[in-house]
Amino acid sequence: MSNTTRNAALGLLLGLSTAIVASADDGSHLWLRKSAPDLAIVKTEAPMSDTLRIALAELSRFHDHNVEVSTNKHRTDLGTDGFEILMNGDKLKIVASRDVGILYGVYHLLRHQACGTQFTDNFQVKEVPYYKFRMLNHWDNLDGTVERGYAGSSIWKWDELPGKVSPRYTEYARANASIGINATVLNNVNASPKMLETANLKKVKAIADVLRPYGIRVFLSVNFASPMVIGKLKDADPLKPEVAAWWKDKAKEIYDLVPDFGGFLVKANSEGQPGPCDYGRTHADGANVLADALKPYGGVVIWRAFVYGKKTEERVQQALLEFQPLEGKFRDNVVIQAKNGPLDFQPCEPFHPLFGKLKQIPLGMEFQITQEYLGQSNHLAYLATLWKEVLDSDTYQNGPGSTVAKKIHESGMIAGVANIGDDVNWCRHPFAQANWYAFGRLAWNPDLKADDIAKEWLAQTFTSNPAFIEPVCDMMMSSVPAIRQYMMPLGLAHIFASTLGNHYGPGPWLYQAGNESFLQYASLVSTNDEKAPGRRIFDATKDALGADRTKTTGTGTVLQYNAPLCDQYNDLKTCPERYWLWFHRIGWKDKLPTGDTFWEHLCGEFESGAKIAATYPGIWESVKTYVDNERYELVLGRLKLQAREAVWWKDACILFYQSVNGLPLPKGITPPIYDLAKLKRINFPSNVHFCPKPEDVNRALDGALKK
Ligand code: GCW
Repeated sequence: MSNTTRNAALGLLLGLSTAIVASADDGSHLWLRKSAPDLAIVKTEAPMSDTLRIALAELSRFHDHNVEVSTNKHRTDLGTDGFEILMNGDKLKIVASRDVGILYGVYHLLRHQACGTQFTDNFQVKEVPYYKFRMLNHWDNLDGTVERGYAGSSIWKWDELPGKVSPRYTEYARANASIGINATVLNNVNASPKMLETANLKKVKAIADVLRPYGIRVFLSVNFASPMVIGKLKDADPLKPEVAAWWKDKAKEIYDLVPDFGGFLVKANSEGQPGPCDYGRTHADGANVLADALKPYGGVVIWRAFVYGKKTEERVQQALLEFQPLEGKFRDNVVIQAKNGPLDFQPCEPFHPLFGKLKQIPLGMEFQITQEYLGQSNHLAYLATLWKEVLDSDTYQNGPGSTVAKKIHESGMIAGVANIGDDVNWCRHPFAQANWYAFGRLAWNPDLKADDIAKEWLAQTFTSNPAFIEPVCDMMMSSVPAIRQYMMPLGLAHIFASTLGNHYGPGPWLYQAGNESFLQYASLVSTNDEKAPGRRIFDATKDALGADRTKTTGTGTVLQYNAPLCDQYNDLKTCPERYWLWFHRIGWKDKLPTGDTFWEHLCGEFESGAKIAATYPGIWESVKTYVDNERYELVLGRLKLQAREAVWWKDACILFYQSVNGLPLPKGITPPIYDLAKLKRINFPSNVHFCPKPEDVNRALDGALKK
């Protein structure tokens, strides 16, 4: 029975107007929506814990089979978090080595039930998560704003805590546990030193107490200058004994309040944040002073590799140059966390060279669930395809088959920058919930397929009817490839309109010669050598486009990849098409094997992406009967905007590049409807804390149409 039908039936039963009941769904239940028609009988002989109590309550409320659960600490084959489920006579039996494994088993059963699995005699599952730390990174500030947050304000109500503990924290914990997430960093990596003040730590404790029974450990981002700012020390030099002592005392204070505290996440010497380099010390010196403070309690330091500055190296090379010499110098409770690519969460980047080059330093993964560079909360971008591409990438570090997924298994750490806010539906775009869901599922098992995850999510969130799932899953699967085509095809990156820091909409004209101060500010100059070709990332000149990062004539970035990738990327003939402009400068008029010129091919990419996006509203309209009105309308409005924005991107890029190369519009390309000069004037009054509203974008685009 679809949700709509079920709701409608309930409406009749209750004598309510079916129209009202069937038409309203605020999305707040996420993927946890089905209730069971017959209540389950749940049995256990295990001693009761808070976690087990939650697991049993979930079962008896939502599952329609009788279930027996048992915790058996000798089942080491299940690790700390795994579980086994078997059909035992007329009962399902869940076994785990800890109560939290039972909880994960329960959610797994609920998922199966929602997806229509028949629990027959041979039903049997054994699951052990692949990564130890399955983590969300919130970029939430103490003032309630969220950096790159597109779903309202922070869910953490710091001004109410610890006195008032919002029921939403429990909902949050439940949603995360249901997909296996077991760690969360509560605050922004651009961290306020105030986070570590005693009053705030008491608030952290209140949150940690809610999350703990759901198996979720709390971490905090820390500001490296905290000993100075709140400790009133003269400086924060990591080699000074008083600084080390301050961190030790702080760690003790935290663990007294939160005994299972996970550790610190640190952004140091990056984008203006303080760090050890301020005192001539290394990243290892900085990480180690924190690691020593946390060590007695089993805490870890997650030190970010997202560093770049005014060095001569180009930005995408810098992390490896910075961290490779530090191999062997970090304490064993330090993990270096790298973004999936070396630039900055772009729609399409090759994997970060650190994953193939670092040998001793344990590396964690940082994905971005929030869609900073993928249409924010206005576009449907199903990110599992992008994450899979990265996880499955072969770094060849230990010969073929050395995937990124395996590399990060060494540290066991995979993190996603959360896309959650205090909007009723948590993520604003109903389909952004799928990214939160998919992140958790891949952190549990990176071998899952992106389309299977999408189908699971659709079945639980909307209906398990294949007539709905098939076309909508196809749309989700096509979304990131389409966005890449209409925004940044063939390896283009970072051509966003970001003068106000919002990263919303196209702005290829910003990244050009003559705009040096902006480029320096954004650290988007690939090399300080004035004569180097492709000096500015993705510089468009009269004859060519792209960044020359070859070892032959360019910046040599390809050398940061192991053989055979290095040579593969170095040669345009073997370089994957999606990285062409990332590694090469290509002449507009160069002939491709297809017979087209590069210019024709590039325009064809923009055109094709825009055409795919144009089909989305129609696909959604065709499944209207399966969706409640509220979510139907919300999604439809955004898909129409997405289709329109795809044309905005296509027109802005083609018109701008034409203004540089003087070439005519290739045959078969839909003539631009926008005016370049007007497009250049679009500037949303938005900032790093929210996404422009659909109505504002529509108004701006109306004003940019050609007369
Ligand atoms: O992607 C960039 C964002 C910044 C962010 C930074 C980072 C938290 O534009 O808003 O700051 O990355 O990852 O540190």
